[in-house]
Amino acid sequence: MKHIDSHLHVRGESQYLDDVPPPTEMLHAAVFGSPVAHGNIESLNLEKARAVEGVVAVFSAKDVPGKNVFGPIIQDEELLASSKVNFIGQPVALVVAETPEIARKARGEIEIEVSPLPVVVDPRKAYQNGDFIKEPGTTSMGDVDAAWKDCDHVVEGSCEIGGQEHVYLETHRARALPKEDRCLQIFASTQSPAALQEAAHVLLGLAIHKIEVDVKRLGGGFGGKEDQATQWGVMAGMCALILQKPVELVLNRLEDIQMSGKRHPYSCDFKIGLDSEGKILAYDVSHYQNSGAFADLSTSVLERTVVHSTNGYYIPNVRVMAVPCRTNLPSNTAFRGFGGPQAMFVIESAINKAAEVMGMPAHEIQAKNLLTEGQSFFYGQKVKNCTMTETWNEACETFDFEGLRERVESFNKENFEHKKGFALMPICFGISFTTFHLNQGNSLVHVYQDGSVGVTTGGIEMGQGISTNMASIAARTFGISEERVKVESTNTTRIANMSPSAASATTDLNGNATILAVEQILDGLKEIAAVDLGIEDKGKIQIVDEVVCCDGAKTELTWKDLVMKSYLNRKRLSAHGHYATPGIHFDKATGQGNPFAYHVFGTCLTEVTVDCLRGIYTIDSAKIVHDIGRPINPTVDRGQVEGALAQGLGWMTLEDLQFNDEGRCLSHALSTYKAPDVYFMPDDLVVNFLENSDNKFGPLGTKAVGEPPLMYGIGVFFALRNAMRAFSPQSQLDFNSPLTPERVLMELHKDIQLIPQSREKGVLVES
Ligand code: MTE
Ligand code: QUE
Ligand code: MOS
Repeated sequence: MKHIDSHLHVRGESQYLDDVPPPTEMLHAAVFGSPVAHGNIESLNLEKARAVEGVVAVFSAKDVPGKNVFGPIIQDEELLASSKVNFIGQPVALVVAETPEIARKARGEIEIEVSPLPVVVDPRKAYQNGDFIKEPGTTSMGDVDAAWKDCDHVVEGSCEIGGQEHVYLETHRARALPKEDRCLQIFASTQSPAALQEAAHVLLGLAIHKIEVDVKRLGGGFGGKEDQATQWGVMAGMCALILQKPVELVLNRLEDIQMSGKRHPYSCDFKIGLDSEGKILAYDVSHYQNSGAFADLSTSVLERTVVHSTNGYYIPNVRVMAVPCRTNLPSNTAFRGFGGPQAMFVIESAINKAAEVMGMPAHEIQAKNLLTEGQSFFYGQKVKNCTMTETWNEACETFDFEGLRERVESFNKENFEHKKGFALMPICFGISFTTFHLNQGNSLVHVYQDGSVGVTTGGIEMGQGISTNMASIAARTFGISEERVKVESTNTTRIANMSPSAASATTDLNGNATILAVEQILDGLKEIAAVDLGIEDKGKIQIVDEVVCCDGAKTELTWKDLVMKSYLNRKRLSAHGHYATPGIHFDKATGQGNPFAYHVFGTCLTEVTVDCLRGIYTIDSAKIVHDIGRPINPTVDRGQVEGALAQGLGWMTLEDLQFNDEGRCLSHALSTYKAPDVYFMPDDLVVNFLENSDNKFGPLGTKAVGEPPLMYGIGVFFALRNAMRAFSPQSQLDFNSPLTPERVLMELHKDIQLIPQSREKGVLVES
């Protein structure tokens, strides 16, 4: 089956929010953001903006009709800042005008006075000031302090890990329409319609059932619209409610990058202890998360960092300290991997540093410590259905790892300025929200008289293919063609209390719910078929390729006829399914439990070539063995693996998010922030799915695929490092990402001061 929307996408006919014709008299809102990163608002003068021709209204905090507070976990944010601002771009006022141009022009007339407070952008500094979102927490297994003395090698180090801008093609936006009886209909580009509803309920003082949120599809979310789409939707809703006119709010790229949160930068310390054979005996790590100004999802992200600290390795003594540090940057938020990537980068750094000190190849240490069945993760969960070693071995064999090593070695002997490097990157990623109640999904299935089917689920289509998967699951469970199934927009009046489409769990949760709904309808259909065909046991009946079968033999009864007969006999042709992941629990206080339904495993082999005189490099190949269970749609799944890899590679190499000491984003446009493009991707890209895999928690045996492959991208950092060390074995290379070509050059030639300015500061000039 093809992607369900491909015929529309390629013709440009798919409707994103921007493609839906505007309702008459629609107004346009623009957001006025704080010009400084930290301070008290002394005065706010909106009069000049109100006087601009074409301006309909200008709103500030005192116009928020309900309680001016929101936040998904800790409610510490205001929709519009009332007295204090905590980052540059924090919304302070809203201008509503006849056109977006007028709204932005009038915004320039707003006058604000802020008495400045000290600005903190560094998480370690925030930590020293005692400014956390939540108290530092420690999770451990075994006795790390006692274990060091048994180690032959103990290696310490630190990492500075960069953030990442989501670069979804469609920026944040929402359109709100007033409806009778103080109701609102909001079309929003959000991964979490229920979060928008809930926030609007508090901020606008409306019962949740008065707010309908509808989402057809997003032009990408990647976690950036999981929670941070909420405020823009509520703002559009607030303007529409007060003015009783449709209002649209669209952030342009500059506003979007400056006002919204990104992947969290982390600053980390590690200490790793090994025996002489390369067995890891102890690992101690501290994660200082740069959370930004408000709580947002930071504590959940950090929780996932903690539980991914040992990636796919078994380590008997582990201690993880983690603290979300408050800084004067936009609140950082969910981004594909959700804290997992940072954790995995640190353990790989520790292993690589140990390898360098011990004079043992990193891949030997990796291979000796891979997780195996029956061991326990340090957070208490047993390792089950573990394919870590399988994917590793298969990658080594299929991709001829030995051959590659020899090839790279001889290349490096023969070449002076060009060096090759490689790395193996294993991944182990837990599937389920660590927040218990989010692990549920809903589906509403209708069968119409003509045999066509409509499916609504709580899943948001953001390009990842959820609609294709839902259509496939419904069609296969009914035994009919996918062409008969239409997947409807995601709408809060059809599905209530939906979890965000996130944590890679959307297909699992909503697919399983869809199966439950379909089975209810099938039950009635089979009853009618049994009567019609004179079969006593309806359990013998199956629908295969739209034909009713008895004991596997085709009958004369077709799907279409059966549906019509069922309708005439007043059988249920609509059903709602609800699914809750069984067997999971997690105690956030102790950090122990069984948080994940299962884990996804895989291994990536990366090869690079570095021009060590110029710093530039190419990624020659990335070859992956990925455990996907039974793929529902291999093409869609492959797309997810490749897309996630691209984002992981970009995060590690090109995407250099820069803020200055005043908290201003310097890389605030696509001219100063470089995302990977198709030419950056390895020419030789292989994605193999592990054969004969299954998963009883996934619908039709599939495994979640959205996020895990992003972490294959981490391999490129260590492959580059490997090449750099071939050129300059004595260099003390650091573990700071991204490893841009510029940084490769500066790292390799640290002794020579090629660039006169400070290495730490201001490579970018504000434009
Ligand atoms: N793929 C596309 N094309 N666009 C996206 O926005 N988001 C990613 C991933 N793949 C995303 C994507 C993220 S962050 C997650 S959590 C999952 O998709 C969410 O969808 P799933 O649960 O259906 O995998
Ligand atoms: C992975 C995730 C999420 C998560 C936990 C994970 C996630 C998410 C939340 C979350 C937690 C509490 C809330 C809330 C959301 O937790 O995406 O609204 O109140 O949103 O392990 O991806
Ligand atoms: Mo994805 S970061 O869980 O939206």
